[in-house]
Amino acid sequence: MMGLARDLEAALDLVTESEKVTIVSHIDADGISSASILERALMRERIDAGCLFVRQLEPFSIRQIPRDGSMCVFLDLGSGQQNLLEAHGFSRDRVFIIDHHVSQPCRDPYREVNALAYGYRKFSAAGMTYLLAKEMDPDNVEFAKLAVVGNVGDMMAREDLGLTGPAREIVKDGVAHGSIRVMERDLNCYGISTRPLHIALSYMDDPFVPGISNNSGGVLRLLQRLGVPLRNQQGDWSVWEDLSDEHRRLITSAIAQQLLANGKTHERLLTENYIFLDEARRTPLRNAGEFATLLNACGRWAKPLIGRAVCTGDRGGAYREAEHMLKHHRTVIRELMEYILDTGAIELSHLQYLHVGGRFPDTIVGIGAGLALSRLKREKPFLVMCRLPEDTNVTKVSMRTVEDVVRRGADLQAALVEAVAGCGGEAGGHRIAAGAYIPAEVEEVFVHQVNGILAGQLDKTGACHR
Ligand SMILES: [Mn+2]
Repeated sequence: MMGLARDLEAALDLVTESEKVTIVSHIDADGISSASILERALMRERIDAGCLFVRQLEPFSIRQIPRDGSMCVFLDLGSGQQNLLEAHGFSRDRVFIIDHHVSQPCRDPYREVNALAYGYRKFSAAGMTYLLAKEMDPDNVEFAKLAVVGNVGDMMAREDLGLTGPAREIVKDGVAHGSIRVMERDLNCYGISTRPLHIALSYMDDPFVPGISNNSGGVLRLLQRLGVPLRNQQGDWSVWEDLSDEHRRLITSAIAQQLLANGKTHERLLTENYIFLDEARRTPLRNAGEFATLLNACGRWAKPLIGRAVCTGDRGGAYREAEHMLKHHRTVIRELMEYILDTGAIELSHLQYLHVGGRFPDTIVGIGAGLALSRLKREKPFLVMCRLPEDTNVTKVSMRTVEDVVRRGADLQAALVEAVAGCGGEAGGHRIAAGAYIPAEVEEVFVHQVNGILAGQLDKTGACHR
């Protein structure tokens, strides 16, 4: 803790003594919110700042960074690319890294604050950037909201059903500031501010609720039985956030009973949802999960600057464009899901897989895989491959599974890392979701290798075969 406070202070000196700062950040929700926090904090200090968003730090994108003597602050990336920075001649006194990905061993490391170095496994770049901003000016607590979006976007709340550790302290800042309301022990369901209630409930997949998940008829019968109206008094679709406490309680306990009746645990039924009180109701900016999706939609469709404009307060043209991106994002994901379900996955003993070729942008294939999994055999991890538009010799692999399978011993990240070791690819991620880049010619071998590794992981824990 002492270490972090001291390191943040040093970072503060470094950044605020600069005349000009170039922010280089990642295109996802965490990267966009991190960059927006830092940019706004620097504006307050009257420090000139520019933003560059990249999909990843590689030789091509690194050449886009202006070399004008400004201080380069890398957000949500950089720790793992220090040798690349060195190879491109970035001097150590003009670079600062704020990241939460594993650091690359480097002869002479660049200066960085990396959440992992302080033992924080669930603290995203936006969280760390927020701590730095707060160090600059206590008024920057107004950005607590953006820090929460970044953390939620990076799934930091998923495993523990709420933010923990230093991210939890940021939530408290937001509550004290009056911009965040925590809905404690709330239903673990996505789309609480914008999705029509019956749709939000039928999309629940963590936990998977028999008779409710993927079952719109079941949901409608449930709501009717409980007397919860599908539309509000204005005639609009009801949304979860706007229901009365009584209706929310009725639905939650009915779903808990449904799980119980099917012999399922209800330990993942409740979560914490974060509502942003200063945003309009029934918009995707109203809660952390949907806000993060909006930013991801902007980033994945190559418009990170639109996301950043929304983060810096634009509710006019940029916001309308962001809403449009979100709509488009959802449409393409739905098409991808339909394609996966129509085509069907090929089953091996311990996984199922599918190659979608070049039909869909690689930036959304992982998301589609996660969503499709709830409609496939959930007990088998799902591996999706796709071609990369910029390099047909490389295949991108996205893999997803569910909590139950992780609990039985599956670790997708470890499986992909082990499998690429033999074929010269790259892999990373988490136990529940991971990805890799592999040479296109080894696809078949690779899939079977991953299958074998998963078999070993699940056997070790004494799981039953099917
Ligand atoms: Mn991140």
